[in-house]
Amino acid sequence: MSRSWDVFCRVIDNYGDAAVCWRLARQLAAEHGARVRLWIDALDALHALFPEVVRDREAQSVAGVDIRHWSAASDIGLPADIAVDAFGGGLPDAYVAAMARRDPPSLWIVLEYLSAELWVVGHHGLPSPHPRLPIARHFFFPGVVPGTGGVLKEASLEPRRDAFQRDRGRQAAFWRDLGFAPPDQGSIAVSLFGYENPAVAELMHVWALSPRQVVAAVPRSSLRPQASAFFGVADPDDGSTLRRGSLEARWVPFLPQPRYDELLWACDWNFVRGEDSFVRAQWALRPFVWHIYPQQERAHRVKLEAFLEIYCEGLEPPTEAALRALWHGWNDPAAPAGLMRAAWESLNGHQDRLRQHARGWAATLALPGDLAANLAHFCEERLK
Ligand code: TRH
Repeated sequence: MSRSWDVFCRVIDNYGDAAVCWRLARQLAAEHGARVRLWIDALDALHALFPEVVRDREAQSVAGVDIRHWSAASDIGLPADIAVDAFGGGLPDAYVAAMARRDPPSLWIVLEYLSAELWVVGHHGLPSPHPRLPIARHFFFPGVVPGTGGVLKEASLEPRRDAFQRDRGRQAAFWRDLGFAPPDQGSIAVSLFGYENPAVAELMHVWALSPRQVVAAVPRSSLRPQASAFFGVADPDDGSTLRRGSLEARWVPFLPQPRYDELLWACDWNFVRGEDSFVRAQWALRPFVWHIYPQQERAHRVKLEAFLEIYCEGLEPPTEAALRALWHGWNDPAAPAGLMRAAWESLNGHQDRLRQHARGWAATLALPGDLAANLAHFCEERLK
């Protein structure tokens, strides 16, 4: 049955909120016959991810999704069968009242942030009644193990990725389109996306001294000023290159989402952050380092450890220890100097093993099923 969906997205900061809502909305429309309106309060973020989206338009249809600019003045009209309250940002009061008046009421889904913590399984899908109205919120938790909502994975991802990774010509064309030569065989290509991070200086130092050439593709992000400071340059132009020792840094513009996937697929290592790039790196079948979104009272460290605990399963102890050290060095400003250097150097000889592990991990990550399909099924069960 074709359902109507309203996805409400408040952009707190950066791109992750918009990225997740956009992927979900597109996938529901393309793969589940859904009629989707995406209400978003920051069209700029969506435009950066998907330039076909126009910044200053109140309503537009892109990729099968009816995109609406959401503000306090928005007239939302009749509620949909299903309302997704992304990351618990909240729904307008009048809309909630109208949802509750429907017969049957609309289904209210709170889409939570991704976490690998064990408690998620026990909370996934639970309802919580509204204090006044005859309607409940259902908490839908993304996750990396069966019993959770899984993570987003559109049907076209694997065939697109596999075709790209099989085809050296397409990879070379990708680099050339960005204005760079394809990295030499034998070099290590790394993508570097993250939050501000002083640890980047140590990492770049190790790469500069590396016996193998390291090609670091650095898209625009809050990490970039510190990365370029390593070369004593304030704001290098997109498309330019800086070199020191074995390190060649390539300054890449902020890419549309599908191109960013290609960057992840083209690299041997990916440094990613937040939620959505973190997931995409896992589907890229390459080793990666996660810069987790820093939270107060170090709550993020618990989430980081929970993920590492599951991700590292099956790795040999020395490789696991080095990988953990690399991730800790990247995420902990108080990490001892030299931690990342030692970790990177000891991981260097284990590229093949790490790549094989990344492939195995993607199979594990697929076990809970894809989030959009799980969510559509969850809603159908409750609406029928
Ligand atoms: O941008 P992020 O840090 O987003 C978020 C938000 O900070 C949010 O408030 C927080 O709660 C959440 O993280 C956990 O990181 P994320 O999630 O990886 O989103 C970045 C998106 O940008 C992702 O879809 C990949 C995309 N991207 C491009 O499309 N092109 C690029 O060149 C780059 C570097 C990223």
